[in-house]
Amino acid sequence: MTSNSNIAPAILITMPHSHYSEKARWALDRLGFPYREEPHVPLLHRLATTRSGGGSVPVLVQGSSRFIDSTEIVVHADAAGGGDLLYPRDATLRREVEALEKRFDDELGPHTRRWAYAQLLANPGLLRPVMSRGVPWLEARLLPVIMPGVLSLIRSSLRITPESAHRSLERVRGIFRETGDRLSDGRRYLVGERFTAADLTFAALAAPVLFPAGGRAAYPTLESVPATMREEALRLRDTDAGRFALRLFSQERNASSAAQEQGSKAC
Ligand SMILES: N[C@@H](CCC(=O)N[C@@H](CS)C(=O)NCC(=O)O)C(=O)O
Repeated sequence: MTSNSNIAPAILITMPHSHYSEKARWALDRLGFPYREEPHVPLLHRLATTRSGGGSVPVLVQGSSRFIDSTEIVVHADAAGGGDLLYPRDATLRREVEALEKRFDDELGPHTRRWAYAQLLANPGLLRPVMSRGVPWLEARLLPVIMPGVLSLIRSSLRITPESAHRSLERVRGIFRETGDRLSDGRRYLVGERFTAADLTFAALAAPVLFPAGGRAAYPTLESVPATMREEALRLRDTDAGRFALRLFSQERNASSAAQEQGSKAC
């Protein structure tokens, strides 16, 4: 692995509760990529992201380069660290990792988000502290004022209705079943013998329905959310895929690739 010490510190634009931001943050943390996080409240995040040529969070700004999607950020961090860290060098394995990452990005992330918001939109008192954790002082002060607009924008842009939320929960359960089937041969990781971007993406994007300890995205506590949400989260935790994601948060969220490589060389 090449040293990251000569890479200019980058800025990661996020929202505190965004699971795609957690995906990027997890990769940067794991690879020892130097960055400073700049969290924003919803809506006002657009002032920062559009200035950088993006729209959604996360966006990584490094010198004159912009990475405007979580996968672009993970790929960039892996390459900057010398490669073969979160994406295997072996072409067949890499394709498998990329296909799973895309499936989780396109399916799991949107459906965990829609279902979670559907449970929480009626509780602005739970969402406000979560959405304002670590943001600039002025944005935290403005959030209560813009909160009704934020909530109605989330509801309309994600097309949240009781029916769509139910369909999203079914899709989440389906992806959990598929992931559990993949793990049923006793493998420890989704692809190959090592932790990859596929594992990281599954765990980060499943987080809104699992409330894992160890993650760095801001969520309400499981105890504080409505009972129906808590009960479903407990059911999903108690599946093979749920246990797998929780294990990744407890064993891999704070692990560093560099330390692991040195450890394995020392053996
Ligand atoms: N494909 C994007 C999806 C990111 C995404 O959906 N971000 C959400 C937050 S979790 C967002 O920024 N939504 C508000 C917006 O689009 O302005 C990625 O992987 O980075």
